Amino acid sequence: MYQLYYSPSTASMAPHILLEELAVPYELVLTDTATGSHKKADYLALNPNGTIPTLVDQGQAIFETAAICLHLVDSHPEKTLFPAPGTLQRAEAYKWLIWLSATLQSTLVVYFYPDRWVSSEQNAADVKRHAEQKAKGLLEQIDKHLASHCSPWFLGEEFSLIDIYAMMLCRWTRHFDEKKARDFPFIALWVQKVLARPAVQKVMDYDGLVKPYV
Ligand SMILES: N[C@@H](CCC(=O)N[C@@H](CS)C(=O)NCC(=O)O)C(=O)O
Repeated sequence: MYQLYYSPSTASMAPHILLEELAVPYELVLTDTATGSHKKADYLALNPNGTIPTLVDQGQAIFETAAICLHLVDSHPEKTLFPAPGTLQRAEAYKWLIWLSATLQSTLVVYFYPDRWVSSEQNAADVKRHAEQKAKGLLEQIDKHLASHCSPWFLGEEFSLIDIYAMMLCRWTRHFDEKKARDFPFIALWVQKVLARPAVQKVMDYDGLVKPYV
């Protein structure tokens, strides 16, 4: 059985929702970032980065959210939550997954931990502001993409891992000073469809989160 090391309202949300969508057996192991459990030796032995999440599959630890999600969709191709390998649709899905993880998510990590990049509080506030500005431009790209097709989901007609991952990152912008993800018209329409899915609701409830989720 899969074991997902998770903490409420963090990057473990994407694989947690995915496990629900896949309807496969799994076990959650609370590794609360609020109490520093992710920096303790037993967790660092699984994931030396000390970041959430980690997935253990048959004794093998996998870290990096996007890698975990790819492993899960590849292990259950019959659930069709990611396009088939070798297709142009798969290339499109790779493009967005890598962009979400390497570009938007890493910008948001700077927004959440600006103090890791500078030594004074004042400079940290400046770094945070710049990260928010950069993320705003990236949200514009998502909104433009969603506006470019009339399909219900991020990649088109089929709900996919990209909907889950993108919704999670849009949620992370809900405390932005200026424009949040939900203030973009096409993101606002799309994200409500993602939030209405029973698997998403289940995870929001499990994590004890309150509305607005995004
Ligand atoms: N690139 C990593 C980043 C994960 C990440 O930054 N997770 C956050 C929670 S959302 C975390 O563990 N933060 C604690 C820390 O950096 O000390 C991934 O996608 O798994």
